[in-house]
Amino acid sequence: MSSSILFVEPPKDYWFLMGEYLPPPTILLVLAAYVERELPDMEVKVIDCQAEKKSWDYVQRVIESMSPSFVATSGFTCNAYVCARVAQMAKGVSQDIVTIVGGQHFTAVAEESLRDFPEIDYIVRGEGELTLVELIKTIRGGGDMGKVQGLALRNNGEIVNTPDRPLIENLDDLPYPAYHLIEKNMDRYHFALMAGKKKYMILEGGRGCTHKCSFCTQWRHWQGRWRTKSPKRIADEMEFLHKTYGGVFLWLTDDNFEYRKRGMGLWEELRKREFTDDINWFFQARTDDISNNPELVGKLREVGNNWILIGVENDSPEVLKYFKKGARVGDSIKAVKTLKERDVFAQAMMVIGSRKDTAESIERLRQFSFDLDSDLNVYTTLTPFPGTEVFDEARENGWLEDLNYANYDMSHAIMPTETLSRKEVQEELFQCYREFYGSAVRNIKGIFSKNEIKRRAYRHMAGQKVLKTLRSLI
Ligand code: B12
Ligand code: SF4
Repeated sequence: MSSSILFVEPPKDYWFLMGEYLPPPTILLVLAAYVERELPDMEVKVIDCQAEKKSWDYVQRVIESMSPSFVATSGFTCNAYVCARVAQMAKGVSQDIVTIVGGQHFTAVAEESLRDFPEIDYIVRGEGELTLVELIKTIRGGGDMGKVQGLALRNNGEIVNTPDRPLIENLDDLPYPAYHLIEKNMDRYHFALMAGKKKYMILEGGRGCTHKCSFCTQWRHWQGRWRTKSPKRIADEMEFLHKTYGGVFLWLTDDNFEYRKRGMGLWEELRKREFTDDINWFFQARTDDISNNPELVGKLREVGNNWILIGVENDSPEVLKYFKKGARVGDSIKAVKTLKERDVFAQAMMVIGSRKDTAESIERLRQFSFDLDSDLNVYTTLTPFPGTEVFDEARENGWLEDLNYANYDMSHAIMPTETLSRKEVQEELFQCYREFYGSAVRNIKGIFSKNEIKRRAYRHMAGQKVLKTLRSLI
């Protein structure tokens, strides 16, 4: 029986702090590719309202004209309502359309979401590919949905979670993301701050992490495991995106890079393909991974890795302990030095607003973050994403003052600390940006830096008026 599935990247706001950018809807492309391969008789369509500059009317029109059997979408916590609206729209067109959502947020609050959003039929919990395909096959075959692992669904008015699905053992078995389904948009994907006008694409090198940071959604979602594609497969995929679509700025989505396990292999593979600075790539890393592996950092720089985001988080050993970070303050200092010495742009993430934070401790963090001399700093508020230990603790203790998920974007203060009100935490965040981006000396040094990326980043950030935009959003 043939049928059709529509994947929707809806109109939504992006995270303005990183400046002006348009990412490809990678998550949907990863899922669409798997459905295409496993169910070749199925019509698979992806619409990207961001790239096509389309409004909600367009989503409605496409659903009406295509009349798909299934509508699927994905989003982070701050996109939860937007995802629900997609499902609502599909049901408004026809009650027969099966609506499916998934991802970290919906996995963490599956029961609550099915209760709050009656228009969502199924939530795929955890890894998506196999569950989605089995869900479609079971619906088409009229089978028992309760037997599909990894689902949350309604059964006679009850919300039921089927057993967890084991993870895919070999990520190399996955097809390449279905970029061909959005080929017409390819010229539009860009990340001005990081790569100017170069074509920007996203790919997955691995999934999950074996660390257990208390503010992080990733490790629970991926069952505390770290899996990687082989270095050859990652390099093949990078080469494919470059040769087929002209992607020259590639973002590796991996949660934890793990230099020792694959740095050398990736360097060898990319060197064979003559990757140089014509193609740049980026990822996020732990500070201890960088500080323990300076040689590998240098090697990967040779093959185009020119920007790394590191999770510095805080200058206080107690706070790092509370975050269960497992890295030390000294690792942050060494990591920035290691990156800068090897000509890798060092972007540092800082977190304010944990329970014991005071005006003084946040001021100390600010000073530390300036002294660190990283190339670019991003300050965030401790955000209790559902699925994290921080969320569980905050909910139990009644610290969640803002229950609007749209504000769970790491720029809004959601909780007070013991001594600071939520409003004061917000003001402290403004102060971080005021001091970092308001420093004439830093800006002038950045704008006239010898490093091309740094020059571009500072010119771009200056144009963005970060603090003003931040204020207007809160
Ligand atoms: C690339 C990225 C971005 C890119 C854009 C990505 C995009 N195309 O939209 C940019 C830079 C724009 C971005 C912005 C933000 N991001 Co971001 N981002 C990521 C990152 C690194 C990779 C996402 C990805 O493509 N993963 C690969 C896919 C395949 O994995 P996956 O999403 O888990 O999907 C699998 C399953 O979960 C499931 N699944 C997921 N969705 C669905 C849907 C259906 C229907 C089904 C069946 C299954 C399914 O199947 C998939 C395959 O198995 C993740 C971290 C990570 N490694 O995932 C953070 C992450 C998603 N981002 C996060 C956050 C907080 C944000 C921001 C708010 C701010 C920030 N700090 O970056 C903004 C919000 C932007 C916005 N308003 O939408 C958090 C989300 C936490 C949460 N619970 O909300 C994450 C997890 C990072 C983190 N640990 O803090 N991000
Ligand atoms: S924050 Fe990073 S290191 Fe910590 S658990 Fe999440 S992915 Fe792993």
